[in-house]
Amino acid sequence: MGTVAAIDLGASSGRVMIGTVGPNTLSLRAVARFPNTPVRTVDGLHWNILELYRSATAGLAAAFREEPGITSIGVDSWAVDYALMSGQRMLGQPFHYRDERTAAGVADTHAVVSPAELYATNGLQFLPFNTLYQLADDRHAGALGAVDTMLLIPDLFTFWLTGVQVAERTNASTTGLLRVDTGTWDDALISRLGLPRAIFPRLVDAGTRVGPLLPAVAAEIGAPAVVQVTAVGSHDTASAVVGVPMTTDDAAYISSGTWSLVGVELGRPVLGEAGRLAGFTNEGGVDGRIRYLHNVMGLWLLSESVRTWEQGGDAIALGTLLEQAALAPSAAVFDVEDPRFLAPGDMPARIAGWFTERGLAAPATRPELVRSILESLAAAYARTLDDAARLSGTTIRRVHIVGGGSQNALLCQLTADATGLPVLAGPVEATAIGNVLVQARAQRLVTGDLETLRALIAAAYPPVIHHPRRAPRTSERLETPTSDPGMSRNP
Ligand code: ADP
Ligand code: LRH
Repeated sequence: MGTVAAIDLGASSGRVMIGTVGPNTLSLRAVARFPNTPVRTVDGLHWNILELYRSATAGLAAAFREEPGITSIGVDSWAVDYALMSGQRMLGQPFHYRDERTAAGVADTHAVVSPAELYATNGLQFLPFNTLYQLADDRHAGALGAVDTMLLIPDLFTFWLTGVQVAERTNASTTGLLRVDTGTWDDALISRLGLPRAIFPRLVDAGTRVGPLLPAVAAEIGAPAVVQVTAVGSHDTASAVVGVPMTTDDAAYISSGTWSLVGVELGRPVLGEAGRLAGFTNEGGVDGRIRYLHNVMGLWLLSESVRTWEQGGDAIALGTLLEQAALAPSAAVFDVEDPRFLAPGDMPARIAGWFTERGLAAPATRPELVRSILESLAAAYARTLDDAARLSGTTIRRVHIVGGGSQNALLCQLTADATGLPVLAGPVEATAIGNVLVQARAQRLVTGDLETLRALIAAAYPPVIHHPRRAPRTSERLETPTSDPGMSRNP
């Protein structure tokens, strides 16, 4: 048995967690939680990356005070965003993927390579902020001149901790510049897009020991100098999917936080036009798995509504809003995928606009709006899971929800109702769990494939089951996992 530390940076908050792992043991505890609040400057929306690093290293210092025996550290974060480096120096502040600067980058890129051709080689869902479009904008702005390396956010933290520059493969798969068939940088595409090949670092797989802490960092956080930084599934969704306690092969997942990542795990990519048109991505998973999923707008719709109300000086706690929404009548449903919801701003007004433009009555009260958001998300999940099953040729009989949104019992129940399938909620900290377990395996604290790791999670964090209140939508969906060991039943 041994201990490792995970830095997990989500779009809304970060945390440092200590994980204790052995062949039959898994437990995590948080030593630091901190908000992730972006900053708008005259040139656009940025991550407050230095504040995040300060909070993360303060968290590590707390972790080593509590647990001096930690042997490894791993970092994961949201995908696609990056820092531009010149030697050891970061040039400017990393942009936030919700910054609206990328429209020109999309047009520039698609003028050279069509979306269909891109999909055939990178397998990625089109999202206007994918790294390749952001880099096209940087190129357009003349911002790449002094750059010798591009580091994705977790790789930047790994560099600051170790002095070693690498690109961890799961997160590199979200750039649009990695070939989905070989998992290597797409030299031909990079060249056609006029990007400098040299800025893309050496690729490493999750589980690789990247290097020991820099002596100055070790001293600052009170860690022994031998502590290793280990590459984990550094795309938070890759770690989250490792952390889904799937114990059968008929399970789908929803990683539910700021985004809802809805899909299935596959052994190989599915690259047909149908998948591209349905917005499915083939992201690289840990152990060479494919995360075949679709980005659904997610709880951003709710958190940005709450932020709008707070800014108006009229805050209501999330828990109260959800209680009120649970008592509200069934609400009208809107298209959560509408791109108008992507950028920060007045979310309740934008949702109301979606309805009024169609001559429909918008939700009149806050509880109704919250209910409408949750019912709309559940409808989108059901649609997406149907697509995932159809496009990948898999059968889905149960749906796991992990992440912060797994605590939203109303959303879980509405998802069970919309899909006609049992929803297995939790763990909340699946991402940190996936991060910890990949490090633990690299440290030989535990052995085995992802199924072995997931059995450990299912035993340590038994999901809460939400049964559908309506009849299953198709006859193949009659099975419920009530006989699974170690799972508690939701009343
Ligand atoms: P991210 O990693 O994108 O920052 P998280 O997985 O931390 O996201 O999930 C954040 C979301 O979880 C919040 O936007 C909120 O809607 C939801 N959430 C957090 N705590 C609770 C709670 N106690 N009850 C219901 N929902 C919650
Ligand atoms: C979730 C996430 C998601 C990406 C988005 C940018 O945090 O990493 O998988 O698509 O952020």
